[in-house]
Amino acid sequence: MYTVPQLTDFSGQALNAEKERLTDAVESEAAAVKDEAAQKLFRDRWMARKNGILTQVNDLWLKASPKEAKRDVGALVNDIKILVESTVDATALGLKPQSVTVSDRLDITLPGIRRPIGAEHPVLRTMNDVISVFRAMGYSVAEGPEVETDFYNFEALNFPPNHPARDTQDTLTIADQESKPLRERLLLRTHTSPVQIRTMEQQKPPVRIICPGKVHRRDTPDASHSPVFHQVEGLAVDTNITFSDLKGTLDHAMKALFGSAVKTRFFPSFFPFTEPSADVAISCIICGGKGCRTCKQTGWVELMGCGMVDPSVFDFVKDNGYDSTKISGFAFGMGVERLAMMKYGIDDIQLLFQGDVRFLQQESN
Ligand code: 2NM
Repeated sequence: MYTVPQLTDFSGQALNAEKERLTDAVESEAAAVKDEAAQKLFRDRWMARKNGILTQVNDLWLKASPKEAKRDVGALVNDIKILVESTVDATALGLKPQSVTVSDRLDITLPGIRRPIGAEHPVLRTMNDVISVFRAMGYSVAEGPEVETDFYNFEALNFPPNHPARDTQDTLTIADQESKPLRERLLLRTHTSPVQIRTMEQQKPPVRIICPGKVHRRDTPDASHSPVFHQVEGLAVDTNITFSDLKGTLDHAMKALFGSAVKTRFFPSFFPFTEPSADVAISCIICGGKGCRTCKQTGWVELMGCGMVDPSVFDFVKDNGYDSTKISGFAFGMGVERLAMMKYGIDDIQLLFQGDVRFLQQESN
């Protein structure tokens, strides 16, 4: 039975010889392990913290070695530790503990492992569908930061200083911003509209952009609310842009997304950054407008907001050619999860974020 000797000779040759003796010992003992009880005894003999062989090797060889040999003995003890641990593991798995050659375990005639390539998530797919529809009408895609300043998220969009959306009850804010002036304070954008202000600062009219992206609101999650969701907003600015252009554009987009039988309806609403403003409903795609649970028997479902850009928004970028007496524009915004839920008949927004593959695979074709 192997016992750990005290070392006096710390030369490379002597160390190798000791390593070989120990290797032979652990391998032949491992080969003799035939049942669970023997495996436990074997494990404890070699690996018990108190007086196991590894512990003894550490105490009798490494700790006892002279300073100049510490490096070599340390490397040796480390190799032994790996060897013993993997040999003990192998006996636990009921594997052959002796060294296994590659040809024993690799059968190159077996078929490979097919990894599913995955599929576009329904939220991203819907977002990409919306983007395609607008790209086909000449719009470009613009993106911007998710951490924004109060200026871009609210002030330049004509939200008055005390608008409830600015409150920490509704907006997720970055900590320790109180020492800054209000307009510089950082927050998580609550819509992608700041991208449109940033684009107008960079690009003179005409403009046709859509701004897809993640947005954040301080909402308690339920079947129709998530504190993180996605939007696509759009902006068109030019000479002589009218409300008819807005209606025609959104009507076309809804038909392209939901099918040519879909009807749109615009009704008055309010947004700080547009005047006039409208909410847009489409005829219910579940019941075709006859009335069902999804449309609460009305035949219509509200899917987005829109309006003519308020002149006071253009005033924030007037130095870049946005003179509200010469140009006009429309803007619109929609929630991507809401579109996806409508399109795929999903009744709980949380399904889109829970990552359950049984759900995700349903739409993966
Ligand atoms: C909406 C509804 C109505 C909008 C307005 C602007 C900007 F920057 F041009 F003023 N961006 N997005 C807008 C207008 C967004 O989402 C429901």
